[in-house]
Amino acid sequence: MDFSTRLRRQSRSVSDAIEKLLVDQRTNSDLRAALKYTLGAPGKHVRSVLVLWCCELVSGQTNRDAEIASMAIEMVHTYSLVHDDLPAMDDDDMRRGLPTCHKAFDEATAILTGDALLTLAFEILATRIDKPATAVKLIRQLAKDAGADGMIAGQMADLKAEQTAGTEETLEYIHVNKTAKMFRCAAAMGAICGGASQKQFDSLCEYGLNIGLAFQIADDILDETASSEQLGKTAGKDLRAAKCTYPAVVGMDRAKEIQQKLTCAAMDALEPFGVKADTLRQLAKALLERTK
Ligand code: GRG
Repeated sequence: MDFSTRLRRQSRSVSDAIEKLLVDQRTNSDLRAALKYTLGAPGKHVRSVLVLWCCELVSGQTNRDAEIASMAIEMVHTYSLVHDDLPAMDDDDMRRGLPTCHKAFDEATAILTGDALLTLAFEILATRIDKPATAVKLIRQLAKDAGADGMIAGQMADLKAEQTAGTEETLEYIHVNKTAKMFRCAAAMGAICGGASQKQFDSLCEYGLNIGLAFQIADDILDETASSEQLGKTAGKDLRAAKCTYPAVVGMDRAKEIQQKLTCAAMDALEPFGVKADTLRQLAKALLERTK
């Protein structure tokens, strides 16, 4: 099976698992409709697939814990998109090719949907992971990378940096926190589920952080070069909002150079795994070359 078919199938299996989980979840019917709408929209599930593939790399196969962790990270990621699209933040009308949650429903529903997704992510880790010690490690990792010294800090800095002449240092702080730490988190969660050694864990974290930063640079570049139809969200918004992006701060050529360097660093981090890490190498390459 070629790499892109494998990626598509794995992404599909994550969304099927989430759909099934939602059917079994007790909740209010309006909230269920909004959760189903946002989680069912065609996202790429890259972070979830990363959890599964990192688990597979260290233990030879994926397992039930990795499946739970892959759903949890997708829920936290989706919450961040729902909240980011709100009028108080990025104020966007389109996400994953569909009207954003607050457009399809209303603002209060979008806020509550994000809150529910974030809470549900931690609930499933706390209740569905077999061994308490593994659950605690996963919860700790996700809280750390998505929280006040991770994604939320990056989002705060990003909002504050709008309309200012950003420096490369601010830019790196924003992107590492807002985006790269969630990729590191995915790799770390997969490593935890697979019972990785400390050395394997550190290598996969290094890989995750580097592809995460490269992924964000691709996002910045695509915002300027791709169409809204291609991206499934409004293109060209960063320029209009005078966002602190790589092309804006260092220029397009240098942004591409940094992206290449990060991908090479990600490949270097996989060295200890030998050929067994070829799928993760292909993933790093695919993210570098992505067009949506
Ligand atoms: C609101 C706490 C809070 C955080 C928001 C994720 C985020 C932080 C903002 C969204 C805007 C943005 C450009 C974030 C950078 C991360 C990123 C590129 C998100 C999009 O991820 P994809 O492309 O999305 O994996 P899909 O839809 O495929 O899941």
